[in-house]
Amino acid sequence: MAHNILVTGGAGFIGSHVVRRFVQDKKYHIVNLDKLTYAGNLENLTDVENEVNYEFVKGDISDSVLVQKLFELHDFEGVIHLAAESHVDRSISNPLEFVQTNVIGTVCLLEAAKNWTKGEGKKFYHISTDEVYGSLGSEGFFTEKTSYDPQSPYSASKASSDHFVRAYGNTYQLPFVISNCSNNYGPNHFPEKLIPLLINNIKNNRPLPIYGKGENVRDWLYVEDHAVAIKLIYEKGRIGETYNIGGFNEWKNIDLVELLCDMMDEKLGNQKGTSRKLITFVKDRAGHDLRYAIDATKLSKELGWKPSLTFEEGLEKTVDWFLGNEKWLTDVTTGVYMNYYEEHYNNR
Ligand code: NAD
Ligand code: TDX
Repeated sequence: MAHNILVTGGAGFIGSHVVRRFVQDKKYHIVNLDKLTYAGNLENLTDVENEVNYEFVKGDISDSVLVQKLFELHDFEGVIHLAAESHVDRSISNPLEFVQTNVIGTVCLLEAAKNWTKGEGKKFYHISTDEVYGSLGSEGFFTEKTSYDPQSPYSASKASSDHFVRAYGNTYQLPFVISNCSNNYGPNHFPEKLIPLLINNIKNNRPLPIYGKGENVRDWLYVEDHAVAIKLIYEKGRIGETYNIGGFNEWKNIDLVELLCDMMDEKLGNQKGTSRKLITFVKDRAGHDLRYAIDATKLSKELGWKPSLTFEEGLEKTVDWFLGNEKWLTDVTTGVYMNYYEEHYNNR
């Protein structure tokens, strides 16, 4: 009998890498439930769409009738929940959408999963973010014991969803596991986020908008390394536990931007320094968290995980992917994307 898993948000950036990794392992049967919002894209999954152990369902995680029906139909052994509104800037202009999907949508899934909590070997795996821990000063790391202190509507909605998952564990004995990961980057990254936005703008000779002074720090992880960690945690992570996932790879935004500019100049055959001239400091993000840094020791000690690539290697793979997938980039940056872009960046 196949091991049925419901993956939510599998057409998004991280979700598509997770789906691919699980579909390659034929003991699993994957049902991918995704609403196909602006961030969901079936082009991310063309290589797996015809696999016999893969099925796509277009739908909303907050549609409790649909979710319940899927649980009755498939007898899921597990849920890997990635569906979310994921962009901090959008959460600042439209917080309610984040509550609807990230909080209410998560509770709808939990309600359906509640019915199988008595079953042996089930697992509800909730994918979350390091942003729930708030912002660090120049020292220290987030561990699994760090208190929650979310600062943006996005992180508040993710923190809330984490709390609901733990509450279902405590109240209804839902067998859950949670992981909180740092900033991902890599192929299929939607170009509203820093790295793919910069790649797209350099390609099109457009200004590179850097919030504030570019002094904020993020810990970057290649998306495939996150997908590997997710499979490991799904298969071996202990019920009721939280695992932090991070790249041990902190970069100040401005340093990252300069590295990327130089790499792009080399790839595009530009004279060194060409892309750096596009750097433009713009109005800061409201409530901009200064620094995130993850201590992933628990995951590496318990499950033997560590990132497989250096940042330079991962960034080069990413740049090559974007330069080699022009159609993908054009498809996602025409139409509504440009409306968003103009609204968000014009006169900033
Ligand atoms: P994304 O925005 O690229 O993709 C989200 C996916 O969820 C899309 O396919 C979208 O169509 C789908 N979706 C949105 N609302 C839905 C709904 N109501 N019902 C069903 N599907 C819906 O996001 P991502 O960057 O791939 O992030 C995936 C998950 O990982 C999120 O939960 C996010 O909070 C978390 N996370 C992301 C990062 C990161 O750096 N991107 C880091 C840590 C954690
Ligand atoms: O145009 C920009 N200019 C800029 O300076 C954008 C889009 C971002 N930035 C800065 C803000 C951040 O300091 O770059 C940094 C990274 O920004 P994002 O790519 O928007 O990511 P971040 O806000 O750090 O959140 C990401 O990591 C954690 C994901 O979007 C979340 O989903 C994840 O949970």
